[in-house]
Amino acid sequence: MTENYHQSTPISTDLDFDTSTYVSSTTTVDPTFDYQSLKDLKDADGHEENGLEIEIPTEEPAASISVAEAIATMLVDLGIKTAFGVPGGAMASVWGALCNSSMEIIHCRHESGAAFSAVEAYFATNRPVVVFTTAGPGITNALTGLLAGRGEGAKVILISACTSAAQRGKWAIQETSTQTIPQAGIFTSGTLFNYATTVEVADQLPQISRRLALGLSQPGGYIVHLTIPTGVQTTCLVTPMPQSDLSHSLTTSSEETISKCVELLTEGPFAIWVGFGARGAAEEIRTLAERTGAAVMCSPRGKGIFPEDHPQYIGVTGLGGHASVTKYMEEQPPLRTLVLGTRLGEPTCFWNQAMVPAGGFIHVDIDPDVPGVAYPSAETFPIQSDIGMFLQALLKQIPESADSKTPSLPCPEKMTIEPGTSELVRPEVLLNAIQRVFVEGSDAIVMAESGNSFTWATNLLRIDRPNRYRVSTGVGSMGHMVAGVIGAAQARNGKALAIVGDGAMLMNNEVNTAVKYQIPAVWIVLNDARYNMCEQGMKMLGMQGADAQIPETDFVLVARGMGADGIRVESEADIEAALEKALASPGPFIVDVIIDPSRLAPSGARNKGLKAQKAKSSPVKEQVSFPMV
Ligand SMILES: Cc1ncc(C[n+]2csc(CCOP(=O)(O)OP(=O)(O)O)c2C)c(N)n1
Repeated sequence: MTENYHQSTPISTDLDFDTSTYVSSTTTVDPTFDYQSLKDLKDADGHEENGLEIEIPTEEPAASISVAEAIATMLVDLGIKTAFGVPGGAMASVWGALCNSSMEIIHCRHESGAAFSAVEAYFATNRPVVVFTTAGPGITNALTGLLAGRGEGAKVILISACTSAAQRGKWAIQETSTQTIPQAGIFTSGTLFNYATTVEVADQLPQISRRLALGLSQPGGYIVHLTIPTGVQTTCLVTPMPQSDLSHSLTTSSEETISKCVELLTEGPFAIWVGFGARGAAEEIRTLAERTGAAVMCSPRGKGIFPEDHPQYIGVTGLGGHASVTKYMEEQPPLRTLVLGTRLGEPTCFWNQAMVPAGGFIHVDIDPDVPGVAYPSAETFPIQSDIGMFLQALLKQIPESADSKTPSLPCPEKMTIEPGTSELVRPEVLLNAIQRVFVEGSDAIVMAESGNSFTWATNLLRIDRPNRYRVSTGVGSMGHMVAGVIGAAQARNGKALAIVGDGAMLMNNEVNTAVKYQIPAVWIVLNDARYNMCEQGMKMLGMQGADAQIPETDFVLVARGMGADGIRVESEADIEAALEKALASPGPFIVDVIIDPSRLAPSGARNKGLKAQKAKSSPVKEQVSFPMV
């Protein structure tokens, strides 16, 4: 690899280097050294007056590679196509190298926006994505988005800068050292980063490259932090970099485990509970359901993996979920439930005991720490396996001719509301129109933000394909989809839609980023001039006096102020045309919908769960909350 350098240009002392493996024998040019004076000392033949041979840098410096360039090359080699971030002085060399690579570099308005975008770009393409930040606040700003990435199971690599060793402890600008920023968890592997390290010397890179290849080839998420001291970024690599090998073998279960499963599933009727971790096995799930007549339900993130218009589909569980699931569990209880790729966390079930069938669970997950944990007292047959591999093996043992007569099952309640009968726009009518225009009328990825948007969209939209619907449950940060929609639209080079509250929309300014790169993101803002999930939740808990109001914002002006387009909707009659306009827009577009804040969002299951907990509680003062995602 032959590159030109602007700083620390290496002078080759050994021209016999192997450019394909980045091996070179070099000394580093001191950028402050006056090479012109040195040149003046030489005679016309390039000899110094005293007869000594001197190598000096020329306009075309010798080939070698700096740490910054090696990192950019390594990332490309690992299959990364896009990097989102915010540049800064401490990472100038890395930024330069990223920009000069084949990666597409999107600079954002806030590092959390960059991280959320990267997470959603990952889910839109299944390809790891880079986030880049400068030192100090650049790193801390990115943390929420990366935490969300860890919670969601994304593959994201944070490349940051930190203070060079010689400057640490001397109050450097944005000093990033043990004296200024907590190290544990930010610069070390642990709960936030699967792998984190500081590149202290260039020759660490080959082993880092190996580790990244191993981590990225594993199933599930992988969140990385590589921080590179400013001074190290321009040093040169002398050790060859390995070729990245991203091949991997999938974890699967034994023949005996599969036989045991078949035995358990054939003892009586069973249900299938589909989570986000099963998104790669949509076809197998459908085959199993149709072959066995099983009822199928899903977590909020699992929407669309099993088509929501299928007669065997009984609804979403948990936050924003459907009463039809509860009805099924009460009236046609299965003997067992086959759980596929969900941790059964609070947003998926509120650990509601009504979801535990008499024969318990068969719980399949790639993560061995998952099965049985959410319902520790329920009988659970745990299986560690890739979901697709497990189902393929299972299907081999479940005969085609099995009696698959499906009884009539409860299906998610249909919306009965008539448009045009209200002064203000009701969220139900808006969601109905989104279903027609965006879900059925396009292939856009549809995302719903934390807040009432989550529950309205999860409850009312009907998705018929995997990888079409996104909500964040684990971390549930406001601002995730507001910024994430840019990552999804950019990565797939097509439309992505975020349904968001006005509070969430005001959390960041990434519309401006979408304008710069003409990314066709669409935001539909449920504008009710309040944190309505909080307001409605406080009312539900019987608490008074908390003020959740926010001044009404004109998001069309916001859009135009940033160079995007937008339209305001104040009546139900205008919704459809506005949505069509947003869909047709080649660039970023905001639909600002003034909605009726009095419509109660469908958090019913959650509320019932809370009431039930309260009823059964001990004299110990209980914790109260409402659906704060
Ligand atoms: C970063 C972050 N801060 C706070 C919360 C808690 N929270 C959940 S919903 C919500 C209000 C959302 O308001 P808005 O975006 O306007 O949506 P609405 O519920 O009004 O539709 C808040 C503050 C959160 N989920 N994330």
